[in-house]
Amino acid sequence: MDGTITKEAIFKPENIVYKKTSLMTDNILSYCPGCGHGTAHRLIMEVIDEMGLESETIGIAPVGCSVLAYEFMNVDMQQAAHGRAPAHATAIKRLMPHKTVFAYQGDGDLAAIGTAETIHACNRGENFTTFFINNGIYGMTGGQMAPTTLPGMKSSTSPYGRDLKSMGHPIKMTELVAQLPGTYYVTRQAVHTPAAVRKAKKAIRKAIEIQQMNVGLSFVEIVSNCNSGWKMAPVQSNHWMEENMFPFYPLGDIKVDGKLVEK
Ligand SMILES: Cc1ncc(C[n+]2csc(CCOP(=O)(O)OP(=O)(O)O)c2C)c(N)n1
Ligand code: SF4
Ligand SMILES: [Mg+2]
Repeated sequence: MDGTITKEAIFKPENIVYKKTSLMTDNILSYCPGCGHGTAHRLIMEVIDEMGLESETIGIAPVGCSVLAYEFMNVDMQQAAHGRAPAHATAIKRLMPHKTVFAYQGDGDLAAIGTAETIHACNRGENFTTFFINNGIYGMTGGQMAPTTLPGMKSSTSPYGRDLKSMGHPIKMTELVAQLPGTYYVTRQAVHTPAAVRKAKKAIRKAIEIQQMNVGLSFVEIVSNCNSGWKMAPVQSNHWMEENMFPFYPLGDIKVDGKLVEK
């Protein structure tokens, strides 16, 4: 023994503490460094992998920064037109009820152009899962104001901050869909710290398990940063998110087992 640590010794099964899921491809993510989209992708794929649903899953990619989600998630994927992921998911799930179907949507996609599809799919109680990545802005197109932009928040189309009188109020889609009888599990999570990641992963798993119970739509919002659109460094954007986004979009379960959670 000369004390050299060999590759074989490092990769012994008992020494492996983390292994990337094979359901994330090796394609380099198109997201800005520090963006929450990549972590959200990974958690969804880890859950699908751990539940053994790899060949039974169909995801719907939206329009927005996650338009290329099909390049990164190694499961069957479809690409929807802007805002139409719930309509795609409805059709696919109805045609193939045994499949696990999820829509992955940003806030511009889900809460602006796709509001009607979102509300009606939730109200009908379609049996799929929605992952809603809310960064309060249109990230892909250059940081324009979204329906979810906070009061006073600066964006490229509200450079002096969102003025409620002329620009209206931000919409809390997750609280709104929780009111609808067709949703069974509705929760709001984040992915900016290890603790938040653990909670978000549990929520994602629960949402998929609920889909298997065939009891209605499961909806997981992930409040995320858009460091580029917010014009901040990644760490600064996470602090800003904690201080500004979370008070307006508080984390936690909103509806469990078909019943609103009392606060
Ligand atoms: C029909 C149509 N209208 C507008 C656009 C322009 N567009 C592309 S992405 C986007 C908003 C994306 O924002 P969001 O869904 O919040 O995703 P993010 O990039 O922030 O993750 C818009 C308006 C488009 N591609 N198609
Ligand atoms: S623009 Fe924003 S949402 Fe898009 S990849 Fe960059 S940080 Fe993420
Ligand atoms: Mg967005």
